[in-house]
Amino acid sequence: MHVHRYERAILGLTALFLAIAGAALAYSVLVEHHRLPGPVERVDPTTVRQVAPFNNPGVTQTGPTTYQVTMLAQTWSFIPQQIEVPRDSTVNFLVTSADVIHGFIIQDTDANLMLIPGQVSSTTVTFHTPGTYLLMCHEYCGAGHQGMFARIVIQ
Ligand SMILES: [Cu+2]
Repeated sequence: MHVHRYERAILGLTALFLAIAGAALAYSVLVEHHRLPGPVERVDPTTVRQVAPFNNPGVTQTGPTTYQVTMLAQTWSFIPQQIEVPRDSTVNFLVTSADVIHGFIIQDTDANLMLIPGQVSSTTVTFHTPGTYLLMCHEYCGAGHQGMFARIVIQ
């Protein structure tokens, strides 16, 4: 079978780009340990307010510069409404919804989660720049959606 040289060139370039993308993905996962944020466990949304750790949402220091934030999303607020951590802190967010599907996005970071009732989601962010970061719901969740936000204060 005859393959035109331009077709061979395109096939070669395609294989090269696929190899580069595969190598970049492998490097990201195996060397940089990047993971997609996502579900980490299941919880009953009807009883989540009584079950640890969501019965006591807030900030817990887990190391010299690391923090765990347990957060509950509900129509139309996040609990807690504000958290404060020092600059250069690495914060692991453990979040779930107590009622309907909400969103979770933190301004000027790559934190972006879907909060699905019954599912606990997690993402980790390192905050280097002091200031107040807005955490917003980005999934329409009803009449009060536009007012559903929290603040992350980096000192
Ligand atoms: Cu919303």
